[in-house]
Amino acid sequence: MAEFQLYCFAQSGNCYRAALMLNLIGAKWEPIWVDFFAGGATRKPEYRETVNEMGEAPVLVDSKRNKRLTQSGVILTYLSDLTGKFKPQSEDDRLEALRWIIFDNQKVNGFLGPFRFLKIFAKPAGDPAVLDFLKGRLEGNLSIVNKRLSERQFLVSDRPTIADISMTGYLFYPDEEFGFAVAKDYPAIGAWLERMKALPGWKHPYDLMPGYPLGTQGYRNRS
Ligand SMILES: N[C@@H](CCC(=O)N[C@@H](CS)C(=O)NCC(=O)O)C(=O)O
Repeated sequence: MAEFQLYCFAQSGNCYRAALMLNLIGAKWEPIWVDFFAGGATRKPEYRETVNEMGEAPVLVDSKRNKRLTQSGVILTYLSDLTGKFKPQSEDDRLEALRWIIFDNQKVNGFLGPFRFLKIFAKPAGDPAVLDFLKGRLEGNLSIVNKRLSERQFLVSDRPTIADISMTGYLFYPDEEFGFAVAKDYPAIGAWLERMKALPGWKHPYDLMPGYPLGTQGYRNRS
């Protein structure tokens, strides 16, 4: 059995943060596919009783150390503490990383995920007024991240940390899924995404987690 199991699915940017971290640190891990869309797995009492009481993915199982962790920010912190990789180096940097992880969870990918869900997955599609509200908030919040990244190479310092891995969340998914081009509209984010992409072990979410195309347990570029 691999050292880590990750409950995840390909369309989830929240899961991608944890999957990407596992790959970037070179961990031995295997996915456990969560049937989020057709099966409504995270809403089932059995999932909440045995996998995650919060009814969410991702969930990381560390089978070697007998641990089960949820919340991508917690998972990233745990894995960086365990391996020393992507770990903020000083106490100030640790707090700074936490600050950006919370901003990301609440205001960046925390809006981008529901925006994309309402736009391309929800049936019926989301109310246009709700989509407009989320888009407006996203424009403001992505601009904040863009400004930050125009002043430095990575969110916290000159090297990537867990804050950067968290912020990638939904940002590598195709532009068509959002109806706007993040990398083009926010050039400093675009340049930073290229730096993240160049890290050894980087993979696109559809190549890293099962569930692509939707309704299958497959991967985009894997047989
Ligand atoms: N802050 C959480 C968000 C996790 C999350 O919302 N995951 C979605 C899948 S993308 C989920 O499981 N949603 C189920 C629900 O909210 O009912 C994290 O970063 O892990």
